[in-house]
Amino acid sequence: MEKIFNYIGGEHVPSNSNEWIDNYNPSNGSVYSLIPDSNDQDVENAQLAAQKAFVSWSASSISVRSKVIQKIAILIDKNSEDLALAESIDNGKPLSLAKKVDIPRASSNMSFFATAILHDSSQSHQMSKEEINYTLKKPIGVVGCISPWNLPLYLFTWKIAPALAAGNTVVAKPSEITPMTAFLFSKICKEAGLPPGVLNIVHGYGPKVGAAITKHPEIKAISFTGGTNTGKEIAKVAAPMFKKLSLELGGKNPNIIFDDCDLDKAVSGAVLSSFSNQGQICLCGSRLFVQRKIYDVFKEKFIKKVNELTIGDPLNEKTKIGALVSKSHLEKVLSYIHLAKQEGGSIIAGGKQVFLEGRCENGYFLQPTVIEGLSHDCRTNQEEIFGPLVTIMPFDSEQQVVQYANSTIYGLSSTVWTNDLNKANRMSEKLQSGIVWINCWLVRDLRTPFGGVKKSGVGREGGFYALNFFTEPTNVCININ
Ligand code: TXE
Repeated sequence: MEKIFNYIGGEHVPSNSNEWIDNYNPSNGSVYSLIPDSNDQDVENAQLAAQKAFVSWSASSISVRSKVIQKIAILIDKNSEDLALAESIDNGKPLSLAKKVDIPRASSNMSFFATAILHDSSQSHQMSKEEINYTLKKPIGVVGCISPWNLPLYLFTWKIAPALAAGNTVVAKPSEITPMTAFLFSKICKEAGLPPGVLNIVHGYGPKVGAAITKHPEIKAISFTGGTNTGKEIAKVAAPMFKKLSLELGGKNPNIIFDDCDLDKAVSGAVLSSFSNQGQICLCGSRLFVQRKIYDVFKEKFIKKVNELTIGDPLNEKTKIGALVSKSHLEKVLSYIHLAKQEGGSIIAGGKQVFLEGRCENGYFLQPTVIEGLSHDCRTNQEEIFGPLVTIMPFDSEQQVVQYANSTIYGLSSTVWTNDLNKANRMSEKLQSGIVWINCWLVRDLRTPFGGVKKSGVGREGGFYALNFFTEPTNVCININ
């Protein structure tokens, strides 16, 4: 049985307790590896290693940091096949998706911040010939990065790259449900020559290891992506300690299709945004609002394409819908299908667990599911489900659909399909979300602000937003006469 190890002070070590947690392969329900069941002591060891490494890492030049982070990106590319296979096995997502999205993006995250740090600048404010201000952007120190199971290496590196580039040292925790690529990543960092202790990875349960990172007095900032409720728990502990907090949380994103859109593009785009990664992306559009005039024709085309999605072995190149990440998550999504029926919904596509034969016999598979006939304010339309389940309903006016779209506690992303530029801009202005895609979905420029409003989070990741989060500005005012 393969064992995954913590990465502390540049060494791969078991947990202090030498206890292990089963790691499941969601495509066949088997335990295929073990991860360290770490605790406070492991986090303490990681923090001490990070503290020790901080002195030289924070004093290193941006070009030294840039070079080693760039080397990590190159090694991710070199190992992309193994990393994609590991990601698919660990998460249940189609191998084709891991190859096309997860691993290339992990590499881009590293290379993007390896160069962003070379182009970042700070300000100077001249008051008179004698008095001038300049702003220093200092690294914070030891920071905590906690990431979820849906895009494991993609979101793990999305936090670690800017933290390291800015000169911090890191104690990171991947999800205990998908730890494998973080482990492989630690080997890549070692091979790239990242100095020992600059990055430390502690595996284990969230309420144990994640909570230990959050409450550690010497870990000065927390960057978290995960559920809104967990984000609340983290904020409760970190806020009174005056830690900097970046929270990227849940979403219940509207996908709004106006009758003046390019219908076929909107249909294809909606299939992608509804069911990519089995609907397990915080940016997925899980509530479809279609303008009444085209509701029937859109629905017919959409359902046809949904029913053509191949559900199967994630390692099969043809598979579009892989396994859900865990048995408990499959049960959670199934419970929402049951709830939707109780709330008056009709299932117009999917709705059933899929039992495959052969290698994936005991995997966690679910048909891509479409439900209509619900009210916009029922639980199914208000709560994040985070699986291959979308609802669809007609709307009449812009005002009505804005009210529907903004009716949840979330505000992460919205998608709007229309060929009317003025309408697109009006919608972007009115929609309560951190990201609005017009006639596209998941098109990402890493320089742009990434994050949500309301209970979708606090702060923005991406580009200089991330570098600013991971630094503390000091204004120096100097009299030069
Ligand atoms: O997230 P969790 P999960 C949503 C989605 C999903 C729900 C829960 O609705 O069903 O969140 O998913 C660590 N202190 N999203 O279970 O529990 C945990 O070990 C510190 C949206 O993955 O929030 C893991 O490493 N850390 C999201 C990380 O937090 C704690 C993507 C996320 O776990 C902790 C994923 C604690 N008390 C899920 N408890 C998005 N926005 O992309 C857990 N953790």
